[in-house]
Parts: sequence; C-alpha cells; structure tokens
Amino acid sequence: MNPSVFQCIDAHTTGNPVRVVTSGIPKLNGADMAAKRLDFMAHWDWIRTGLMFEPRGHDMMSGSMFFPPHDIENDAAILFIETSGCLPMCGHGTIGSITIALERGLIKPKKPGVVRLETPAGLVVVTYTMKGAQVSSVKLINIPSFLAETGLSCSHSVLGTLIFDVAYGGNFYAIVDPQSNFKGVEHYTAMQLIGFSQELRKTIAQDYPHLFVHPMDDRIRGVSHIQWTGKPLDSKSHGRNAVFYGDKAIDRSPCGTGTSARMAQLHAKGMLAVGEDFVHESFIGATFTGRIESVHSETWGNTIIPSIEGWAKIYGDNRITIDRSDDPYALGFQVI
Ligand code: PYC
Repeated sequence: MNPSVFQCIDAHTTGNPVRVVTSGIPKLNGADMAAKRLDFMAHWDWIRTGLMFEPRGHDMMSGSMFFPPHDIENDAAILFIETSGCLPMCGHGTIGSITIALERGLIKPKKPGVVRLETPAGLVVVTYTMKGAQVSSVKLINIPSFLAETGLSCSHSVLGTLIFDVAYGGNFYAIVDPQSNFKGVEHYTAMQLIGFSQELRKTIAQDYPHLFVHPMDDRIRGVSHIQWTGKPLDSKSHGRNAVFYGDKAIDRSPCGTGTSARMAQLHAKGMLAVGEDFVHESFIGATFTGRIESVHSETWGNTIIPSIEGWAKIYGDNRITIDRSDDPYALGFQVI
C-alpha cells in the first residue's frame, strides 16, 4: 500500500493552529455538511487522527477541508477536523481557513468581500478585508446561539461544588464564572485548568446525560467544551476566558464558538446589549471582537446572532504522508 499524501497549508488564528488540507480529501456522501460530517466520522476518521494527533499534530491541532457548496448561492462548504473530533462549527478554524482559502485562491467568492460558507452547524456568512494580497481581518456571522441552562451544579474533587451555565455557540459550553470555589482564570495555570476540565466534563456527562441536545438538530449533543472566565489582562477588553477542548487543549485564541456562547449567556442575563462590542481575551491575551448582531425569538427559545472578528497568519506549506503499511503511529496518538 502506498502512503497516503495530504498537501496542507498551516496557519494560526491569533495563536491557535489551523491546518487546511488541500489534497487527499475523500469523497463524502451526504446532501449537506451535517450529513457529510457523519459520513467522514464513520469512514474516514483515520485522516483526522493521522493529521491532528501526534506525531504529525499535537494536542491543540485543528484543521479543515473545503468542499463544493450544496446550494449554488453559496461559495464553499467546510468540514472541521480537530483533536476533539469533527466539530459542528469552529470560529478560529473559520477565520484561519478563510484566510488561507482567499490568500491561496482556494475559494473565489461570488461577491468580493463576502464568503457564504456551509458548515455542519448551518450557514455562516463571512466578510473580510484585504491589505494587498493578505487578508487582514475576517468577520463571521455565526449560527443562532443561545443560553441552554443556568445555575447547574456539579461536585469537583479539587474545587468543590461548582455552579455553571450551559450555552450553545456552535458547540455546547459549560461556562464557569468566578465564584467562591473558583477565583477566575487569572488565578490558575493552564495545566491546572486542563486538570479541572477533564474531570468536570466527565461529571457533567454523568450528572446531566440527556440535557444538552440542539433543539433543531439532535446530531449536535453533549457538553464538549468547558469555558472558564475571569478578569481581562487589558482594561480595554471586556472579558477573558480559557476554553478547554479535546483531551488536553486550552484554546490559544479567544474561541469563536465559545465567545458566541458567552455572548448568548451574557445577553440572556441582561449583561450585553445588541450592537455592543465584546472584546474577548484568550488565556494568552489574544483578542476577538464579538458583537450581538440581532436577537430572535424561536418557538423553542430566544437566540442571538453573534459576529466574531479576528485575524490569522499563514506560516507554512506542509506535505504530510501517512503510511499505514509500516508506521505503527500512522493513525496518530495522544499522551494524556
Ligand atoms: O474557535 O470555535 C472555536 C474553537 C472551538 C475549539 C477550539 N476553537
């Protein structure tokens, strides 16, 4: 068997990696990206683990593949591949992937300045600005986001009882705000937050097994990410977070879906108005600017339409081979 070859372009979105696969992409079955995501997970997941996990990737690795759109009104469709699986939506992944696609001519938008992107979670409309041949900023209008539950509690072996809310911004987030048993992100190391999160996510899944299912798409279910909040480093920012994903990762970017979930939570609690900027810092102090573009009332609850703006930088071209005939680590591994 010849090695499988994947041509990739590597970038980072405010510090968090994005690897866009441009060749070696499998043909997927399904009428939209939600169905294609399931087909990929069932039959092609070895490509994700081979390209995202060690030794070709690492704990934070995240990437994507572009597909032709299913609706001719749109410009492209995207599959997100991450150490945590195939997320329905990824904000930093969208900003990085669109930057790569535009700078390298992978997508030619029908209307200059706008990319209509089909994601597994729904249509995301992206606008961007260029400085010469480079994309200087990308703003995405995310899918409807909402606060799902508030004031839930769990017992944690180190921290004690924790109170948290759950919000959806493309993935379900347990959001832990400062409280008597958690002083705020600024008081902990990344390693401590990773340790806390590994246990908390397991406990939430045990204590609330049926609670978090998207009301319009039951293929999206479960709290996959933990968002710890706290005081910003810069007085001009409005908040800071540390988002835990995968098994050992803290997002280096402020997390696009996490910021969307955070804005949905703050809006529902009367702490963020429509049109107000929300400058959100990551654990390393990188920022995205979020905004609530509009609010809606659905039969099943209230939603916000959030926007997220940030930037990305391409740093490399990467021809990666996966040789399943003789490499015991062909499919990747994690050290947990
Ligand atoms: O930016 O949405 C995001 C994201 C999810 C996981 C890591 N980053």
